[in-house]
Amino acid sequence: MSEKIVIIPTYNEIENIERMVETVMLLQPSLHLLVVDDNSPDGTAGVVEKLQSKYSDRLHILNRTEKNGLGTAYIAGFHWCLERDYKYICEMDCDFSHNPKDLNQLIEQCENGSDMSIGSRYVGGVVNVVNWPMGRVLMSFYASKYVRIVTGMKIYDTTAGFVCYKRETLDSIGIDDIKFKGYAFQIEMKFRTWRKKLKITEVPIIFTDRTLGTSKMSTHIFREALFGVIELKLKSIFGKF
Ligand SMILES: Nc1nc2c(ncn2[C@@H]2O[C@H](COP(=O)(O)OP(=O)(O)O)[C@@H](O)[C@H]2O)c(=O)[nH]1
Ligand SMILES: [Mg+2]
Repeated sequence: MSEKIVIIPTYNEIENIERMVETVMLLQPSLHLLVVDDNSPDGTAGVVEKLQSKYSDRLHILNRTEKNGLGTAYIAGFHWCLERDYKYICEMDCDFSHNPKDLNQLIEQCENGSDMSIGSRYVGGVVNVVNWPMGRVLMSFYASKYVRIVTGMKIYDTTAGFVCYKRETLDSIGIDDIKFKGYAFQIEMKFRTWRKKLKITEVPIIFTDRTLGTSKMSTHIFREALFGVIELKLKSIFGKF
């Protein structure tokens, strides 16, 4: 049984999925991959299922019936992994914004004592983002700052979606109570880990915006994060965690 797995949520990633699977399979012979697909109309799941004959014991898929947001896809994926024996459980996007090679570093941090390691775009005030329009870079950078100020978390990239967790972390932070679906989900995962005083490490990475396929970011997801952060802080003040 392997100890390490990366979860990739997908919705209409037909342009990226095959190269992504092949890239992850080449990284470390012991690394497993779980794709959580929300019945993508473009047939993303079919490509994964075809590749399973080549990587039968390392490539897994969880098919959900409808698009229900990245947060719930991850929670389903976390449960799938926790029901098995994985010790290190990572999350990564399918669009190559995260360089799969950086997974090695994230896993290594957890092997060396971190409870959560984050692939961070903004560590030390440096902005490591390639290909985003300046407006989006500034929005994301200041959003991260806003979250840091409201929540008090000492984390630079609070909305990052490139993370490795020790299984004990996922076991202990109450993942089933999270209702958020977009960036707010990523923020709450960090907030819960931080509130438990677990060890969080940020690893600097370079984030490159997708060149193929389209973003699923929406104003709804943005609003959820904007107000969700305040909700999180209030809940924690009134002891609702
Ligand atoms: N299963 C699932 N995956 C999703 C959903 N929304 C986004 N994703 C995936 O989550 C990852 C990040 O989404 P992306 O559109 O790149 O967001 P952005 O980077 O914030 O623009 C990609 O792998 C998407 O395919 C969803 O509702 N369900
Ligand atoms: Mg993306």
